[in-house]
Amino acid sequence: MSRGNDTGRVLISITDWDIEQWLAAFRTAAPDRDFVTEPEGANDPSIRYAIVWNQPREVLSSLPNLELIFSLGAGVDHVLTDQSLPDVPIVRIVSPDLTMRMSEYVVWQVLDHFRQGTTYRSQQKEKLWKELPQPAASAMTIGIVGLGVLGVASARILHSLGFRLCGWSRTQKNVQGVDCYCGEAGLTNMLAKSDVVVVLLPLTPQTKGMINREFLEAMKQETPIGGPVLINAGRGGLQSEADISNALNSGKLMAASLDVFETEPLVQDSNLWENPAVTVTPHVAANSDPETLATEVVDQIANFENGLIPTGVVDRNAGY
Ligand code: NDP
Ligand code: OXD
Repeated sequence: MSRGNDTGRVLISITDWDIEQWLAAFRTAAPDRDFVTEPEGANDPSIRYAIVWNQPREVLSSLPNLELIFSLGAGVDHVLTDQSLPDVPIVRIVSPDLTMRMSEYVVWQVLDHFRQGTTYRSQQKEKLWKELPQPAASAMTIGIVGLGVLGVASARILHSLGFRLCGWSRTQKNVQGVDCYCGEAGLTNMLAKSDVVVVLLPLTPQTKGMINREFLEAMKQETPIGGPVLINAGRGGLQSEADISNALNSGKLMAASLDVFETEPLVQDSNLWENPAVTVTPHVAANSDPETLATEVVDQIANFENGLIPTGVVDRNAGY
């Protein structure tokens, strides 16, 4: 790996998002560095870094001197599903800005279910003045599936609001104020205790499709707000939308907030759109902000060129 004060050329390879906005943000954040896009950057031996969101396949493998790949999101499934991915370290976003955005989304959705927003909005439409019994936050347990950067940050804020917390991760965690579980049996125990389940997992071969009938049936049925609630802001590939719809229809699930979907955009004929018990948002729980993240990524590159290990290096074997 080359080191020192040279400023390596950078390829920005983005689909789905506004590449011009990102390019401008990076050029502002590091005016002396050379940022290029495709097709100019493809096959270019002077490129040392690639900054990507859902890059076109074969692009990264065309760069003979690539040293680091930066994902512009916290998740890296969009990078790792590239069969031609070269064997260089992948760095994901670990950013206070993105983390706070996710915490906002989680707290927003938990509070909306907890304070019975759906019912009050429908009562308002009918000009109905009717008070509903309101439990205390301390009577509710929120289960966080995925106790990583985003899960722990959300748990901390929910804890400060008085909710009880439990959580599940691949390896055993010790998070203050959170009853922590791991392993298959741990998941069943955790789901059975949670009034609201918040999923903040990465999409990996192990987690794919895990929000299925079995998962939904393991959720606690009697809750202080009348039934169990699912919130998924991890990835759509984690869930079976057919199983979620069936659970809603059968009453096994009272309500759901879904920010991510098996196919995005959510298909027009999905019955989730019109289900009053479902809150659909278009994968916006924690957007990547170009100005903020460009500054953080160029700092990471500068630190790397000064011999430091970047923050957020992905474990390719674990898949996240
Ligand atoms: P982290 O890598 O910090 O945390 C992932 C957590 O999931 C860890 O606790 C990890 O366990 C756990 N986990 C992974 N695999 C398994 C498994 N097989 N069984 C049990 N637990 C598992 O990720 P972040 O918290 O930063 O982000 C989580 C995900 O959120 C991202 O991967 C992305 O998909 C999604 N996301 C969605 C956004 C949106 O706008 N909707 C925005 C940003 C992210 P362990 O602690 O043991 O490693
Ligand atoms: C992410 C996302 O992974 O926005 O950061 O989904």
